[in-house]
Amino acid sequence: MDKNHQMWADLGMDLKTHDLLCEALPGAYGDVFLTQENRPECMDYFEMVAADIHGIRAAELVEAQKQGRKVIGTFCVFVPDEAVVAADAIVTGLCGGSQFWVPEGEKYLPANTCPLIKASMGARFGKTCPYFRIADMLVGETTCDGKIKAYEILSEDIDVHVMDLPHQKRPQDFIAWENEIKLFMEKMEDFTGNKITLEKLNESIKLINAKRRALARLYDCRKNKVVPISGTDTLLIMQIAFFDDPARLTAQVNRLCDELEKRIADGVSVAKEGAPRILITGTPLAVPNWKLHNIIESSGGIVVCEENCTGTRYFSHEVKEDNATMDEAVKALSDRYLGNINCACFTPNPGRIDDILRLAKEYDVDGIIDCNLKFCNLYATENYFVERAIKEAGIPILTLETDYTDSDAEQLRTRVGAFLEMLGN
Ligand code: BJ8
Repeated sequence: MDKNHQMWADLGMDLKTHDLLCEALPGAYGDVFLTQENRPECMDYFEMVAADIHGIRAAELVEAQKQGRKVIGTFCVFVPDEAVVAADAIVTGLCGGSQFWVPEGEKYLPANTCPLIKASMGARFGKTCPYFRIADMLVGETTCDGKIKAYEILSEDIDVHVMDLPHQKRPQDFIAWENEIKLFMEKMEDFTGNKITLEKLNESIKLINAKRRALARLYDCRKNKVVPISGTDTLLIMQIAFFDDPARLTAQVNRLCDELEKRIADGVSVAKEGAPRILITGTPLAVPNWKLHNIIESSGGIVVCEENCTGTRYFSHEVKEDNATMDEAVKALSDRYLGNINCACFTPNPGRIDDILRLAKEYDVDGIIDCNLKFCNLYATENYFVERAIKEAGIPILTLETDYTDSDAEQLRTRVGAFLEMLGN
């Protein structure tokens, strides 16, 4: 039995699933990524991680567990990675982005639940994703109704800590979120047996800020007229950022940015002359959901920015560094997370509209595609404000709703194609 099969067997997982995924994933990956022309050479690292997505990093996590470290699974960008890292544990993002896991998830959840939640549940209960089996504990958050009930079901199977996220941003909400962060840190200390000191917390803030800076640098490269990297490749990097080692990821993104900045100086673009520049807004695109990017970019458009949690919401704004007291550090975390992430779970949520209009300008976009997952009531409802503001700003907008199946791919291709053609004219 090879190493990968052995690891899956040790995790109590089905080996037939392993072989099925090993056959299906490289095919899907190849169709989307290897058909792209003129990819940056420094995508080699991300290609390697993606090609063995269920092997290399998963094996590293198992190895770390053998050394006594805990692995903490998360589902939302509101969970502060800094608290996990400061307790010497490892964070891994767990949102499911494939239809492969949905049927299993539907055994536990109503069919009219968003596919991200169904896929995540299916991956855990179906024992078909190593990351879900490796995680020692899950951290949830009270963002949407679907998730908060799903965490209850998951907690019958594994330890789940739920952070109570306020849905407004008043002064008292910041204090409430500070208290939630403190509770979470206590939970991390109990669970890992490691004390979170001010020194460790300040160090972890610097580590995660460095990752944010590298990702911001990557996005800055896309603001240029010369677009040195496709949206599809950038999305893959963002998806990998959720589960890779943060220091290594930072180094690899910076290495890629050196190449991208040189490409810009040399005028090397991946986009065809006159390709409409697109900003995508909406719900996250969890790995391996490359559907929309692939459709846009294989139809002649170029995605230059994503206003979502696998995009700008993940890395924008840094946490204040070198805090003098624990209270100051916790406040810095609360300010960055609650103050700057504009998820549709907030009411009201004018910050998200400001973000979208600002990003449209900064990335010089020709059009915006607001794309939300089916049955995500929050984002579907917020489209009322989003669409109105974008139209008032005179920017063309296309609103789409989709899931993880391929059944609507042709219909999406037709609508996206017509939108791009209109922008081209
Ligand atoms: S901060 S977007 S990661 S909650 S798509 S599961 S909202 S029904 S993923 Fe999200 Fe945090 Fe907000 Fe970002 Fe529910 Fe909607 Fe599904 Fe969603």
